[in-house]
Amino acid sequence: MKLFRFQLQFLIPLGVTLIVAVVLAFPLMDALTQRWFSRDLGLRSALVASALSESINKAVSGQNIERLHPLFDRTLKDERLTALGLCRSDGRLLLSTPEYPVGLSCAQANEISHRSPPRLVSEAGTMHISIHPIALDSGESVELIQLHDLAFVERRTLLSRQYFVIFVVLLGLVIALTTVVAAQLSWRAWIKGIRGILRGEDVARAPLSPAPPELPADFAADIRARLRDLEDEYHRNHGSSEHWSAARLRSLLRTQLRSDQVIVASNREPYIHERQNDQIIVSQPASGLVTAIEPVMRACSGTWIAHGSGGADREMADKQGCLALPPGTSEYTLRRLWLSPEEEAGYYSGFANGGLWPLCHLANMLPVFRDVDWVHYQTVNRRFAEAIIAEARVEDPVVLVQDYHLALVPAMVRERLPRATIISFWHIPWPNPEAFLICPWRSEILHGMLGSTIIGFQTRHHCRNFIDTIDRTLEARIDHERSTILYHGAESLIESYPISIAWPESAEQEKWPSVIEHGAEVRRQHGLPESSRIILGVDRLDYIKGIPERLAAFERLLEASPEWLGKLVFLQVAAPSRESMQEYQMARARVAHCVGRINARFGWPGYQPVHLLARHHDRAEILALYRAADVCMVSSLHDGMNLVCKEFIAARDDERGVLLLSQFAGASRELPEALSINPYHVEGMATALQQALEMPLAEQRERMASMRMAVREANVFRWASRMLSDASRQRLHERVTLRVQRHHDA
Ligand code: ADQ
Repeated sequence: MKLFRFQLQFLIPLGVTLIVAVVLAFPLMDALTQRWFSRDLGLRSALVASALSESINKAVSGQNIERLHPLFDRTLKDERLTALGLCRSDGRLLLSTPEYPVGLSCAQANEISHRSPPRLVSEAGTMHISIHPIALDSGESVELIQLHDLAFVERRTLLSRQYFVIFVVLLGLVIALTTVVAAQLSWRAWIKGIRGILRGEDVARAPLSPAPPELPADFAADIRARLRDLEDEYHRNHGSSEHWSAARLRSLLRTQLRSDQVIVASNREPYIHERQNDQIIVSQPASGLVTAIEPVMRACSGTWIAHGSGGADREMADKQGCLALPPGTSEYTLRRLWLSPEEEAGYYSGFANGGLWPLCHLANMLPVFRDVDWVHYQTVNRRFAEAIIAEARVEDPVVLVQDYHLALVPAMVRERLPRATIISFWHIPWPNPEAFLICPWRSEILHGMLGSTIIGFQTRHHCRNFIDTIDRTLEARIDHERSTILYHGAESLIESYPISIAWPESAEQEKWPSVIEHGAEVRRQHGLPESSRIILGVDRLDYIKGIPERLAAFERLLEASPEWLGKLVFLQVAAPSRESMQEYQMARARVAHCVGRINARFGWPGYQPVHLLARHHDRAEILALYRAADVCMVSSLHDGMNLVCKEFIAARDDERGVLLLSQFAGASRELPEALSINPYHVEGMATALQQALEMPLAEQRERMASMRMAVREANVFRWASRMLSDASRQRLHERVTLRVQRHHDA
């Protein structure tokens, strides 16, 4: 229909132009034909005059004019010559044939013959008059008048008009037909090209293939770039209208990755078994990675390979280090890997957390790289890779490699399982190329990561940093439009997948005590008056989380607005983390020092402004804290995503509470309704705290409702489903390519 309308838009002006051309051409054509025929008649009459001159001379000189009658009659046999007349030089008509118009005198004929065109219109029709003098022997002359019938000229003019119209109509039809066919063909080619891009066919094409031939390369590039932007925007802001749940992810796995085996590898295990007195207790570590991956694993029913770091871990696993989880059910299998204390120190505390962690976070902590740590890092990565290979029951499992601890694993697995789909997810930021070049083993790390089919980051910004780093470090072909890297003949897709949390099921929410009950419980536990306002911080005790910075802002608030004293409390939950490392011991001491200083400055018996809860909390305790808080403060100096802010939002089904969120946390891109803070600006944060504490309920509700909608939609199942869908597309492409190749070989 659209094409038809487009064609009409072209055909109507074409028709109008042709009609105007015809109308303008007619007078021109008429004038031209008239002139041609006039000249033709002029020549004919000159010929006739010359042929008759001898006879006329004799007849007039011999006074025997009657002799001319038969001659004139013969001459009139020419059908176009209608009449002849002979005039003396004094203007007397000597002789005329019967058709000569009555009343046409010699003088009149003379006068008409000098007109242009020399035409006489009479009852007998339109006639062309020409006069030729004929010299006589006597020295005098007579004039021969010839009247040619012009009816044939009119007939010819009409005929040539008709031919001209037929010609123009035919020409118009040919032009219209050619254009319509050409438009149809190019329209179809464009539609095909654009559809191909929309269907993502070009993602499944040969690596770094050019634009579809039917589309100009820069136009195709524009469309792809725009689509990528839109996709990013869509994923960031809206997500699917249908709620992503474990069940929906399971059904996606059943349909798109049917019979595919899913293996996850991460350093951190989802459950830790520890011995306390005579009992073995199980707990979930304070880790964003575990918070996100565990619900996905429960939906996938695969195998999770992780370092068994708990004191009673071996007792709870079989000989291969395997056990069914979650405790009491068997939704997936955990395979624990055992590391020696030296390996753990070198790989985990040394290279990963002493080198890569500060390298990737801009938090004023210098990375330290040591050879011995690098050796352990390689060894442990090899152990993880071997465990993955041993677990693989098929030649092309889906392997999800988590985070910076296992950067070398993808290439190691790829060597032995070339057909595996390997998805690496980097949970922390990727720095700019200059920062990454500090790493002495940068090429090895990048080579390891590029063994992946897909490399996922939290934000598009991290993807761009990674691509720029590759550009500066390795010989690889980068396709910026498609965000892919071709390295050693294999292609990796670099994509952003903002991680999230599992949105609480309604059945679970129904079991929650009310917000008032939670508030009362938390206040009772910490000995706070009922009317006290609570600011909450929940973090692993890590220097990137900006805990001293936020405490400094709280201190500034108490200084500037002493009316809050006695009424406002800061509850800082800080799970011990990486305690064997000096940097973390210092971070802990710094936090404790800040807390001591504030409490000494502003506290009094019965009132302690800051409560530092430096221990691991279970999920129920954290939930109660989120629901009791008036303000939740996330002030990371740099953070890949940060799940605490999303957990706080999910906990607030009363749509109250204010979130203060660092502009340097990946989550800030998804949650513009939070109060944005710069953790390096003490007064700015103090002002934001004041604003949060004074925020009217209606505004709190408006902001919270909008954030809840965003997190509910963009939950962790959607995060996983996007990665797995991309993987399944890639697998489909590889299978088709393989089949085509086999066919060719055959
Ligand atoms: P983390 O820095 O570990 O992870 P973060 O996103 O801050 O992660 O989440 C921390 C998790 O630990 C939350 O689920 C929180 O509830 C829990 N937690 C914090 N303190 C706790 C305590 N005392 N007791 C029990 N649980 C506690 C990395 C990156 C992040 C990224 C995640 C996920 O650094 O930027 O968001 O991975 O990709």
